[in-house]
Amino acid sequence: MSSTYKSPLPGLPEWHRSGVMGIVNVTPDSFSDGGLWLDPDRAVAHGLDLVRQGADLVDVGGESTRPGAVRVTREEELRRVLPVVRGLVEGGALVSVDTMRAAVAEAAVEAGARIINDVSGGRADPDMVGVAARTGVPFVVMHWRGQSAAMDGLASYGDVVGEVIEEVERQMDAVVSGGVDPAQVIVDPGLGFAKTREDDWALLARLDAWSGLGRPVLVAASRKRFLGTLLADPVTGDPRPARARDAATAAVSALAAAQGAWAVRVHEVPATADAVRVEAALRAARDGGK
Ligand code: PMM
Repeated sequence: MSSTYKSPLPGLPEWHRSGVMGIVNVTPDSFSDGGLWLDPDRAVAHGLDLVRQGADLVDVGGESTRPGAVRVTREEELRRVLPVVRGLVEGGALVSVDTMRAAVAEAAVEAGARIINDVSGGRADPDMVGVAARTGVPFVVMHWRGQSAAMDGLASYGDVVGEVIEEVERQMDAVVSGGVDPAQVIVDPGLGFAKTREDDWALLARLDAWSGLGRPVLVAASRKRFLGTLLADPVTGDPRPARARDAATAAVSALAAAQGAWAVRVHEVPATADAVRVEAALRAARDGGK
């Protein structure tokens, strides 16, 4: 799977290691950073900080997908996302837009975004695949079984790794039939989306199994519930608060990188930027010693 480090995505830089995607959630209600970056100037400044800290790209989202989240209107999502995309592009950042709406994706690409990150992989909005095809930018096909309000009830698998890969492969075929260049598809196991904690661990343990798809793999474990449960308070049993999950997130970043992840998507960049560099140095030492 190590060949996936080389970005095979036309028009994007090659990092020769896992890339670091920093997160800017322009939302009042995301589970770990809701409300922090609602002001566009603060959001842009934060995104540019993430780049200075070592992010290779910045993912801008205007709608929370936390379990149980209620959808925002298209107008509100555009109002949140567009000024931040524009500001980050002006500041020289490579920007992806995290949206399930075709109109938001299209406007964001017009504003300079270079990747469409759709957690539904084109399933939530019937116009999304057409926009991805027309704009020609890389398109993230994440494993998704339904909207956040209902997704916890959809976490039922026999062989989670095999089924998730198979469902993503089916969705890849659908987006390619809709005109998306297969060379522009990025895949993502969708940790926490219609997944139990055990499912998340099983998927992380077997990232190597994705190599059969021949596409770059994006891994977004940052601060997610399975880490909160792992690190629960030994006395009260309460999950570790989201913002105290960053060391564990960086550990996951290194381990995902070691399994060939193309990029890792994180809220807190410095530790993960170091982690992927450690992994790349180890790999170079190992490969050089052969
Ligand atoms: N998870 C979240 C949001 N966007 N995008 C991709 N590609 N993969 C993910 O797993 C993913 C995502 C939810 O986390 P957040 O609310 O902290 O951004």
